[in-house]
Amino acid sequence: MTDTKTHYRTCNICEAMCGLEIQHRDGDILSIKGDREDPFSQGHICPKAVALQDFYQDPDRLKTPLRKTADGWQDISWQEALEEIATRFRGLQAAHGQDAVGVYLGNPNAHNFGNAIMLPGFFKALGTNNRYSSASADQLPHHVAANYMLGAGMLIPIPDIDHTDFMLIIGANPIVSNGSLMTAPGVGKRLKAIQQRGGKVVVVDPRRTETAKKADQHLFIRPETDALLMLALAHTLFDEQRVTLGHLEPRIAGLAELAEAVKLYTPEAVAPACGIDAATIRTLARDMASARSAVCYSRMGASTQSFGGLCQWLNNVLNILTGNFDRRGGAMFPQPAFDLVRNKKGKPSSYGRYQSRVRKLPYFNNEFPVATLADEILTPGEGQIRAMITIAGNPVLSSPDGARLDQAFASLEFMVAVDIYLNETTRHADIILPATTGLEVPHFDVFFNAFAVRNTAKYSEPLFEKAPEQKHDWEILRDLALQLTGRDDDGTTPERMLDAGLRHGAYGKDGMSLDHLKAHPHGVDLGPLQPCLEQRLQTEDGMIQIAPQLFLDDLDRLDGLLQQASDQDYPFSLISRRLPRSHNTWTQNSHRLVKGRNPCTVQMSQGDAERLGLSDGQTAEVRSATGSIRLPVEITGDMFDGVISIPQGWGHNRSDTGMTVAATQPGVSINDVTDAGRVDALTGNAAFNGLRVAVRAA
Ligand SMILES: Nc1nc2c(c(=O)[nH]1)N[C@H]1C(S)=C(S)[C@@H](COP(=O)(O)OP(=O)(O)OC[C@H]3O[C@@H](n4cnc5c(=O)[nH]c(N)nc54)[C@H](O)[C@@H]3O)O[C@H]1N2
Ligand SMILES: Nc1nc2c(c(=O)[nH]1)N[C@H]1C(S)=C(S)[C@@H](COP(=O)(O)OP(=O)(O)OC[C@H]3O[C@@H](n4cnc5c(=O)[nH]c(N)nc54)[C@H](O)[C@@H]3O)O[C@H]1N2
Ligand code: SF4
Ligand SMILES: [Mo]
Repeated sequence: MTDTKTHYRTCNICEAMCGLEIQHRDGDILSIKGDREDPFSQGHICPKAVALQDFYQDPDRLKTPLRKTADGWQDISWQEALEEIATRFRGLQAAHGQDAVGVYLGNPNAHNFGNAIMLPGFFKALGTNNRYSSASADQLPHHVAANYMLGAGMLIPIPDIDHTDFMLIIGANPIVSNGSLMTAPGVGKRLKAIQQRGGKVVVVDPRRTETAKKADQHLFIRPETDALLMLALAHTLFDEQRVTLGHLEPRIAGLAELAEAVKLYTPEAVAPACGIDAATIRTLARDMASARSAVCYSRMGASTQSFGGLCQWLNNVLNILTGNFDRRGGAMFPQPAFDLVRNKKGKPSSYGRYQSRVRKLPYFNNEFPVATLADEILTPGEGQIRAMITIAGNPVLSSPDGARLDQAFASLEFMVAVDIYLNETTRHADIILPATTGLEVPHFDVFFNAFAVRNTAKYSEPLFEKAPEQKHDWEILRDLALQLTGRDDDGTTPERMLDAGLRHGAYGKDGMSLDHLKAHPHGVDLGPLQPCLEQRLQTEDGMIQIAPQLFLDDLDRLDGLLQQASDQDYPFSLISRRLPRSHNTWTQNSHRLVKGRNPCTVQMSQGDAERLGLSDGQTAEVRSATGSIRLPVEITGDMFDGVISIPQGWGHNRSDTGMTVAATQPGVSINDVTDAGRVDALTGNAAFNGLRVAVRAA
């Protein structure tokens, strides 16, 4: 037996970037704790980090390439797998055009710098425009707003939670999600600190969330009416002459157009639709305007809905109008050590360069919306997708109307999955290429440092050597690209690219490099966020566009909400929720995380349950125009009347998957009822929230 050793790394499950301290001996994990010396997370972790050992040791995890045969799954060599994939993809592309092969990227790609760095080369080799990702089931509206207002889709304003005096949280539940497009490990403490310094936290959500319970004020809102609320807040700021632009005043273009556009949206006009009275809306605007510093932070609830683009634009508008943009305590811009925004000036965005073939949805950031992926596979004609590769994604459970995508994948001529499990999506593959994960992978956060509430940088070595037969995701992507092009390896590695990016980045002259980070395993602190937008702005004319025509034109669509009639057939509005002990669809194979009572319940108010004659724990059927699911009722004081909430990420009890623990879980997939036809027409993002459903005893 050897000595106990300690390993420091960043947890890469969610966006919070928590530092971990892991005790291990002879390949066994003895403990996983928060790293108190991590300058950013300072010891914070959540229960999911402890499960990293489960994913590492999971006997269900795939280790060698698999081929589907009539007699079941068969191990094959990497070389055989790569050759077959290249031959099939190239054959289909020769016969039907380059776009005959589709790609879907899932969430873990964003948590793996090897993927982030090697994917562009892979895409070039594959040469298809049929690209999709979970971004269009998530944060696409943030990118579209950043692109049109600031000139770069990645220039997303981040709430300066550690210095603000007033935080308005719309449609986010960071106490459970640990923050999103706001990397802030230990959000709970940070929110509490706002209150301790005399500030205020207000949450706007159709559910009294775990975050709302810690806030000073919670306002129930009807799903999808947030843009109306924000327009009324902006209206009030103009109406009461509370607009103060601060240091950015000379940089702001379009103020008069904005003032004109918000004129109609008085608090009285929007109050009935939102379910928030006019006086409360006025007070909220005044509170935000008069706070020493303030920030509006809108996330999933205001992104994955029919008006996601408008919401994310208006979120930025409110921060600008109150003088809180690019200002301490307001919405700020990180300066990451590895910068994805640099030198984008004048580069045209790909928004609208193409429209999707079947539904004419907009292209953005070189992708089409995932809500139309099934259409593109199932609708015959030129440009139809005939083969797919999914990389670290499980869209059968994660995308709207997942059941139809399930059928679509089954109909493909050929499919490949790069994944760690045989799951609801990858079971459709002809070949599965297994990747390393978690503790076997080196880590640097290329994305989430760009969205973090403090500038820090950290590189983590792998804790465990991968087995000789295993490949990292980036090696799989590299090898596929080489096989597809017939080229020789030029020796590019993610570490080399990372090192170059660090050396040429904002801290390069101060000695930032990969070696520097390797010498500091707890991470290095680069200080609080600083006003820097004037240097980082990428618009051609150097101005902040506060009222891009694209958004003004979209306001017409909103006006329908003002006189929405009640729906007799589908009287309820459905929203999703996240759970503290699961991450999307893939962590449910950890015993540790799934033990205990079934968390996949439909939450509803006491009044709604009484009207439906449902009691707590009874099985209900939730039905939409798309499909129906059955799950237990949970009666709670936390739901707005007329709104029900179901967790996302479940539905593992199907046949022929290889996640043996997950398969025993009773949870059902919310996306068997969601509607792929519902998107934010402006951005193409999936509109999960506010789906009309009926509920009855099963
Ligand atoms: N109704 C509803 N639907 C939603 C949401 C919602 O709120 N409501 N949320 C949406 C959001 S925000 C997101 S991000 C999407 C997520 O959608 P997806 O990204 O499609 O779903 P994940 O569960 O993250 O899928 C991760 C996949 O990667 C695999 N995996 C895990 N680690 C690794 C790795 O290191 N390498 C490789 N190669 N594979 C790995 C897992 O086995 C799994 O198959 O879901 C969306 N869907
Ligand atoms: N534990 C855990 N953490 C996670 C994840 C996970 O699966 N589990 N997933 C990660 C991922 S991929 C992401 S993108 C982030 C997301 O992080 P968050 O944005 O914080 O996500 P949610 O918890 O889904 O919070 C969305 C909130 O919006 C509310 N909502 C729904 N519809 C509306 C609406 O129309 N208006 C308003 N105002 N509110 C609405 C919901 O009730 C919910 O409270 O979380 C990440 N962290
Ligand atoms: S909050 Fe996120 S990053 Fe932190 S330990 Fe939990 S899963 Fe990992
Ligand atoms: Mo996400």
